[in-house]
Formats: sequence, structure tokens, C-alpha cells
Amino acid sequence: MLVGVVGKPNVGKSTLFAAATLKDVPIADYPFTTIQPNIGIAHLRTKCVCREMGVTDSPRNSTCIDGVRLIPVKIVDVAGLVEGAAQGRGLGNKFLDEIRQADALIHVVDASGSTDIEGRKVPPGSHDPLGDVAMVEHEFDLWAFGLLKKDWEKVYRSLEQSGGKIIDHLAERLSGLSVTLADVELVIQRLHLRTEKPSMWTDEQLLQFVIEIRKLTKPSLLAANKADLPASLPNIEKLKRTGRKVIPCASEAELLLRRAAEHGLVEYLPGDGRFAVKNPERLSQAQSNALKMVDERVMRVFGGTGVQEAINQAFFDLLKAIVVFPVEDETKLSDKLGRILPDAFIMKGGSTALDLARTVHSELAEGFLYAIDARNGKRLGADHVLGNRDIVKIVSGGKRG
Ligand SMILES: Nc1nc2c(ncn2[C@@H]2O[C@H](COP(=O)(O)OP(=O)(O)O)[C@@H](O)[C@H]2O)c(=O)[nH]1
Ligand SMILES: [Mg+2]
Repeated sequence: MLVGVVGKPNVGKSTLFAAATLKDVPIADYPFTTIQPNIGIAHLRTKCVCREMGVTDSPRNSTCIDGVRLIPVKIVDVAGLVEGAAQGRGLGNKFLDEIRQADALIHVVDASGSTDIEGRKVPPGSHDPLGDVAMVEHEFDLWAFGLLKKDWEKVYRSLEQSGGKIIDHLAERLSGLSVTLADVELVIQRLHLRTEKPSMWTDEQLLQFVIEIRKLTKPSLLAANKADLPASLPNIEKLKRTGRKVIPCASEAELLLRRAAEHGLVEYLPGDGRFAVKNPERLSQAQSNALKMVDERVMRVFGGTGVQEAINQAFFDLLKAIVVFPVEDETKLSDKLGRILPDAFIMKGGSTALDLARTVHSELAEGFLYAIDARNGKRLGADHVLGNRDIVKIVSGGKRG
């Protein structure tokens, strides 16, 4: 699962990305390989099961601080998108290439309205961020539309002659966008498009098709950034009135807090609703003022900077992710080496006990016999759907079972 950070230029995408991927707490070097420069490791924040189970854990693939489990996830900082990107303007092609891989999007918006549609500075409050959201999404749609439209006639002619299926063609053409055959089928059904006669589809219908495909396969939330600026308040309300998921964000404040925490100046965990200054005498006047501003304009108004909230909601709400704790000893909640609750895995909602076995090790899955719910000792079958924060032992007849 990969979450993309998108938006027009100068809204604070890179600031949010930097804040989200900064290692401000002592975190182990997880074995993430082949990371591209714009892909970083952020963390999901979730209540650990250690306290509920009355154990002191020794995490390996994640971190546990005061009962808060921080689990690594990948996010990608996508190039800014401008009008005309679908025709290759600006970094358009780069943008569209990077966004392909994302399963969900954090769409960053300059809620303060202090940048125009191209991202140039204008007086705060003078630009309407609603238009920016529409522009970015429209460019994506135009690009996907272009992808289908370029040889549309040739395609439907040959399909109508050969009896081939338009659904297969569409799924194939969009596969690079992580769109599946089932996604295509669902959208076609919803729009009542006639699959036997694609030649009858109008441009509007084809555009509607890509719009629905985007909504289904790239679900997004709006990070209403620069929320610390007073001009943001009315725009945040306006954005919320669209009915979309909106999270007020102050990325710069989050970056400041994480850096201050890293240097031991404040006590702050990403996603906390407040922070505490540790040694006031170590702060310069400027640092002290900056922290005071963050407290007054961000923490007290919004109850947090919103950055961690945006990441959490992208995974938990948009992607319906769950966290599962696999263990090898269901009574001690440990692995073979005695490490308590060593791993926390993020899995797609609807994942089964067998899916978990696959995630842990392919041999575990091959020899899968059953699983055990460590909370109550109950046996779970291969297709038992796991719940959030389940603690599970896999019993396998394989070598590693
Ligand atoms: N006031 C305020 N400014 C911010 C915030 N986040 C980013 N900025 C500023 O917005 C500008 C653009 O930020 P950047 O992250 O480079 O934007 P990007 O082009 O979308 O990646 C910079 O001057 C940032 O300092 C924020 O939360 N509040
Ligand atoms: Mg940037």
C-alpha cells in the first residue's frame, strides 16, 4: 500500500512529506530496500495491544512508545501539477508517472488562498482553493481520458469485429494505474455503459468512466494546509461543505515540532494534540516564539497539526487498512526468540488468516493448518477475516510451522 502526496505547486506537499518522514523518535532501521528518492517512510499511529494484554513488548518491525505503536508505511511526494499537465505541461508527465503507483492520495491544498492556480504568491485569502482541487483532479482525468481516447476508434472497430471484450481492453490499458478488471466492471455497471457497443460511447461517457475509475482506485482526502494562517479558517469551512473528507493541516508546524522533539527541546509524538517544552532555558527567543505560535494557532484551534491524522486516515479510512500482530507463541505473545509482539503488519481490510500467513512467510501459507486468536485461544480457519488489532498465531505443517 502506497499513499501519494499530490497537489498544485507551493501548497506544502514537500513540507508535509518532510515532516511525515522525519525520524524524530528513535526508530530502528527497517529493512526497506530500493526506495526511490521521493518515496519515504512515514508511520501509522495506532494504539498498541501491549497494555491491554499486560505485557512489555519488544518491537522489531515497528516502534512502541508509551503504548503507541508507530508502524512504517511508504508515502510518495508527487511532483506539483499545473493546468495543462495532461498535455505534458510543467512536470505533468512526471506527476502522472508517479501517481500511478499510489493506492490513495493525500491531496494537499493551500487553504490560506495565498497562492494562485499555478502556485504563485498572491495576497492571503484572494484565491479560492476549491478551484485548485477541481483543477488537479481534472488534469488527472484528462490524462487518463487521453490514454483511452488516442486509438479508441481503432480499438472498438477491432473489438466489434473480433468479438473481443471492451472490459478486458480497458483493464489492460489502465493496468499501469493499478486498476483491476473488477474495478472496470464495477464502474461500467454503475454508469450503465453498453459493453457490446463501445462505438456508441460518447466522449462525455468515456470521461465519466475515468472520473469514476479515479474515485474508486485513487481515493483521496483533502489536507487543508497552512491552517495556521488566519485566512485559512473560512476556506476550511468551505472545503468541508463540499462533503469531502477534509483535514486541517499545518505541515510547517509539524516539521518544527518534530525537529524540536528530535533535539530534545519538546516532548511530542506525531499525532499528539499538544506538546510540552522540556527545557525552556535551552530555547532561543525565536524558537520560543515559534512554538508559542504553533500552540496558539494550531494545537489550541485544531487539536493537532493534522499531518499524522492525514496519514492515518489515508490508510485506515481510505484504504480500510487493519493492523495485525502475528505471534509464534500465543500465550507469551512472542516470536521464537522470545520477543514480545515483535511485528505489527498493515494489511488490507478483508484480509484473512491465510493472507496473514502469506505476509509472514510463503512456507507458512503452504502448510497452513489453522490460526489461533491469541485473545481467546479460538481456532480460526484459512478464510477467517481478520479484524483490526488482532493478535494471531499461524499453525502450519510446513517446515517453519
Ligand atoms: N504558513 C504555512 N506555510 C507553509 C505550511 N506548509 C508549507 N508552507 C510554505 O509553503 C511554501 C511551499 O511549500 P512546499 O512544501 O515547498 O510546497 P510544494 O511545492 O507543494 O512541495 C513554503 O514556503 C513553505 O514554507 C504551513 O503549514 N503553514
Ligand atoms: Mg515540492
